[in-house]
Amino acid sequence: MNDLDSLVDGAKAAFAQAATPAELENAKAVYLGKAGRITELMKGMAQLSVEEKKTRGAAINVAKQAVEAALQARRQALSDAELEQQLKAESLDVTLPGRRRQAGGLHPVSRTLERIEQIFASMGFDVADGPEIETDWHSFTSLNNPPNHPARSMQDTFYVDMKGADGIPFNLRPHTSPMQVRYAQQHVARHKAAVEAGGAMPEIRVIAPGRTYRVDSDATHSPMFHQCEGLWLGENVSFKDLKVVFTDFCRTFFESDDLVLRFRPSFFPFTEPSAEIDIQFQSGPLAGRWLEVAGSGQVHPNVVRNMGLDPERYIGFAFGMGPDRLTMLRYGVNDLRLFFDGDIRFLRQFQ
Ligand code: 2NM
Repeated sequence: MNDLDSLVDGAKAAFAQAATPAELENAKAVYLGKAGRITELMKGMAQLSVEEKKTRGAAINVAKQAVEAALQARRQALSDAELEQQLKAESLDVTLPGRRRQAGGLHPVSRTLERIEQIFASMGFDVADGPEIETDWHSFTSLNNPPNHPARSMQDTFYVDMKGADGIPFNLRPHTSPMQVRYAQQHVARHKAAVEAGGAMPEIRVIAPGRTYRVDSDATHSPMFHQCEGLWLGENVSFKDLKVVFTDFCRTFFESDDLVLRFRPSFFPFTEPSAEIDIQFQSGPLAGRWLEVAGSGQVHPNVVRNMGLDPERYIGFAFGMGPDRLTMLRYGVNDLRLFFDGDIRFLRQFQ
């Protein structure tokens, strides 16, 4: 083996030993650099004759090309290996099953509201809707709440930083009754022509479910809570009808005929007379205790008038209940705040 063959072999061995592109560039300098072995050989030709320079020069060139080819091959091998490594590290198993989005479900209070709406719909009640930000007139005045009533105070009611046409700030409705006032007014307007032509106004039978707000917060009170009120007005609607409707509702809602109702005298500005409604289960886990579930009463003549009706002709009852509390009773939950903390582990149990 001549000196050039062993030089090429040496270069190939050095390149093969280089494990990284940086090491390979160092090895290249040893052979092909300015002070490298090939350059040295070129310089060493100075003393040779013209004839010898021709053959020696050609031989050195062949060796140089072999070294360069070996360098190029090693560069390619290193970069192939690097790519291979990267592909392996970033590999993706496209046959894995996808991550499913979990199906959501209704909040337990929403389920109660749907249930209430369905039961009252089966008794011919319409469902009212309306704004959560209300005027002072709709939340208080129209409902016979006197100007000095505690419900109007800053301690009880949230006010919005914007005044209505009456110069009084808007409020976050503290009950859903404003929706019933609005509903009744629209009902009267809709049937006005027919009534003036001598016809009869159809009865008002409506429930008003929705969010309500009061400045109150503990285990049984939340600043945002739900209410569902009911209203039945006609020419001959009595307290007996309230008893029948509400008893029927409770028995259907709690899926038990084994419960009794008690109407206990009370006071509300918008009804006269007024009564709290208590229920008592005769069997099951809640048996024996009187549970307060609603307020009720005969709609006050002033309120009937504010709805646009003649209180000498139209009469009826209204009631208000708390769907949050009904949900607690139905599912045996003892802290109202659990419904509004948004803890999915709690809420999932109702799906
Ligand atoms: C209650 C208790 C008693 C009530 C009154 C009215 C309206 F709009 F007719 F005036 N709606 N709901 C009412 C009556 C609400 O909640 C405890």
